[in-house]
Amino acid sequence: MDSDRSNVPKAAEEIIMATHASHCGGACLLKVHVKDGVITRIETDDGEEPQYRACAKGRAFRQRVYAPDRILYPLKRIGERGEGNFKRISWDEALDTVAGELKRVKETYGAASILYKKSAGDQSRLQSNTSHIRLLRMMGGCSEVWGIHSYEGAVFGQIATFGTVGTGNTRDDLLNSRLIILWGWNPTDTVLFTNTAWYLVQAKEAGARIISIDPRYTNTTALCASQWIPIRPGTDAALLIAMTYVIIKEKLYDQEFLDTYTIGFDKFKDYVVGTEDGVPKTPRWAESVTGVSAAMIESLAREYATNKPAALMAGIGPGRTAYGEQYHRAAATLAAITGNIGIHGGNAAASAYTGVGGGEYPYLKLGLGPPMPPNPVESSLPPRKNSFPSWGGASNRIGHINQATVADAILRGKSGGYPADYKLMYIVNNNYPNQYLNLNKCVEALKSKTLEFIVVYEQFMTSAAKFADIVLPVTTSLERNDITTGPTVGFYGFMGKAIEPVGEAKSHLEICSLLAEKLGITDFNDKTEDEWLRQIAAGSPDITDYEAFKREGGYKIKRNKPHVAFQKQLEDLGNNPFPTPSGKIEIYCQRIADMNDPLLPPIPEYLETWESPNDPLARKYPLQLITTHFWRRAHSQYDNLPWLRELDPQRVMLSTADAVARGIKNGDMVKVFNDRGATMLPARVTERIMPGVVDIPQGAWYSPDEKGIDRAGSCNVLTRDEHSPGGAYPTNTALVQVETVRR
Ligand SMILES: Nc1nc2c(c(=O)[nH]1)N[C@H]1C(S)=C(S)[C@@H](COP(=O)(O)OP(=O)(O)OC[C@H]3O[C@@H](n4cnc5c(=O)[nH]c(N)nc54)[C@H](O)[C@@H]3O)O[C@H]1N2
Ligand SMILES: Nc1nc2c(c(=O)[nH]1)N[C@H]1C(S)=C(S)[C@@H](COP(=O)(O)OP(=O)(O)OC[C@H]3O[C@@H](n4cnc5c(=O)[nH]c(N)nc54)[C@H](O)[C@@H]3O)O[C@H]1N2
Ligand SMILES: [Mo]
Repeated sequence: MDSDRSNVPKAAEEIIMATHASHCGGACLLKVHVKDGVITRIETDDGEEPQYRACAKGRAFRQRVYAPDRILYPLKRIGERGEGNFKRISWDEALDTVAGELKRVKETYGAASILYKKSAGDQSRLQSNTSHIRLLRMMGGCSEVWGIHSYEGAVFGQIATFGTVGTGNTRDDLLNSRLIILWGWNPTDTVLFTNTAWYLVQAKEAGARIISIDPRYTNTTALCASQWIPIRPGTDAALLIAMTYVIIKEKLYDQEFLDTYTIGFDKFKDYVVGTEDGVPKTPRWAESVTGVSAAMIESLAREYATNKPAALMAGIGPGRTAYGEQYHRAAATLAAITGNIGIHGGNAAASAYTGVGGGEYPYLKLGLGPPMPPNPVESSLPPRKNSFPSWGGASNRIGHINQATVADAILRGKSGGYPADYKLMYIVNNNYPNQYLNLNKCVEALKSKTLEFIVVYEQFMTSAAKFADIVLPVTTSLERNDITTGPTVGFYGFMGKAIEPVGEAKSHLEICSLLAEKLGITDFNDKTEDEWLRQIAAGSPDITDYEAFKREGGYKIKRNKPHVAFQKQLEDLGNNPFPTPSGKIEIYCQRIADMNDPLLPPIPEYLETWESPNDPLARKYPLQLITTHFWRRAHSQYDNLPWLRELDPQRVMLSTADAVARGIKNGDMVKVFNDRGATMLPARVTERIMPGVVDIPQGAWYSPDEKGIDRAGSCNVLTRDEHSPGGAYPTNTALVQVETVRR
């Protein structure tokens, strides 16, 4: 085929370098072939190592750009909300309507009635969310939502324990580990920074032993682990605490490390051995909670404590459970007790996702785009309950509705204790309600008369777009220029524009500039896209030649050795204290004690989740539901692409034992249900998930039938809209039942 192509005149086809960065956490190079203004095919990095090779999603981006359901024009709803009936209108009419509604709602009800709902559908630096935040704040402010869906439990745990979210070593440091524990971590599918699985495989080849602790036998387990330890969802803190028990009893802990770098071990020890509550947290105690045998817990504890350096890679999935903060705190404490922090091949075990590369993280080095004025609505409110004064530049004064309770806030407003009654919803980069707990309640909120106006910025007729009064068509990343970063070992990606916008789509910067004019804001934007991008790139000392950066589609940082979080603290604590009030790793956290919430103990403790197998509700709904991230989607994105759909169908993963007990065979259509909702999808009967647990990959596009039963396998009709006391978003805590569907 290659030789055939060589006959084609080269001048006819151009190759534009771009970066794929769409809500999977990766940043991969794309070589976009363009002929006569049309993308003909997409290749990826085949240059020098490490290569930033795109996965199936990036390679299928052409189908995304030209998808038949791409929104090409501004749309106005003509049917009921949710029905999906719209008519085409002009940009002028659309923007007049949106500007008019923003003004009307602000004047009638106050700026707090404007509910800004964003996410990170697109992970670019300039276009993603900045223009909207700037616009809404400049026009008087809006209500914002707090809580990172992904890892708010990890954020809480990290700030409490280490005072920072920069707790991760760069991925290349895995090559220095003797033992790696994949704790609820499946980066073969979730990427979690380009090349993570590649480094894991190299670590295995270099002799590291790899253990996976997960209710599922994941693809990463299959690829590189030599042992799989299945565990009941939501019980990880119990396993970690029982491991500590063994380490204490057998005196395998690092006393010198504890004395020098930590505070509060004694209080934690009292809890572990049972002095505090009369319950020693023995392996036998944890066996009945976790389903992991006492003998296995003992050998795991010994192995972790005696094979230094060991990297306990604390995935964020186990943290997305009720009281998920405890798991993150317990994992970090275990790393501290064994002295695995601040050394090559170790890991602070605080979160396998956040802050990889710490201060070296390229994202923090880039310059700034359009400035963000303060939000007058949020900054006038008192700080949020159970929050730390600040972290990573964010503030506990921004966002007074948690991600888990947006629907409740809309439905109940001030009478439900929320700061305002919400009248206008402004949705960007976000598939609300599809991605939200208790989806049927989210739908009720979107349909309610309380919300007088909904505007959605979208590329496709998503679950969110169907509820909009006005949908504004936006460009994909191949129709605009931008910059992104990938923190694996250090990468800046230039997201090159390959083609002109499809249909009448516009970029966020363009749309917000036009809206600003209509709102009479004259100083909204004084720069072109290119001027902003140059300013952003100029902030980084690494990007010295902007033109080359743009031409090559990115810049790979050359690093002599891996970055290790807290190495400086280990070398010279006197001059480099941990950024906590005590200057040490806080196993006991006074700031948590001051929150005075029994569900947030100042030392890590195991707290039983709601909807656990011991809940009386388990008689009706005996199976624990987890909702994992699917390799062929980025959340709900890419689910509409036939190339990707045919790779792997949407199915519920069910153990052979649970299937046999219900007369379910592999491939049968089943109904998964509880009191909150029901969804129908085919069963995948397998030994790769432990009995008692079922998994529905999250992100399928909600498609209710006339009885309100979802037909797409959209898991959030089953999840519960309650957040953990420290903010964790519990996507993996819900009880369900499964039954066959007679056809
Ligand atoms: N049950 C369950 N629910 C979950 C999770 C789970 O594990 N289980 N995971 C949670 C997590 S961690 C996350 S991060 C969230 C993700 O939640 P979302 O961010 O809402 O998920 P996406 O599917 O990425 O939706 C982003 C939307 O942005 C659109 N988009 C893409 N690019 C652009 C752009 O440039 N401009 C605009 N305006 N729109 C764009 C896409 O078409 C898509 O519809 O889901 C959460 N929900
Ligand atoms: N392909 C793809 N990649 C993605 C995304 C995507 O949607 N698609 N989303 C991106 C985003 S925004 C995020 S936040 C991350 C999410 O990344 P993760 O949260 O790491 O991904 P998950 O698959 O939800 O969960 C990881 C593992 O945790 C296990 N698990 C679930 N509950 C428990 C538990 O209670 N205990 C234990 N021990 N294990 C448990 C699951 O079986 C799964 O194998 O992925 C990012 N990368
Ligand atoms: Mo996420």
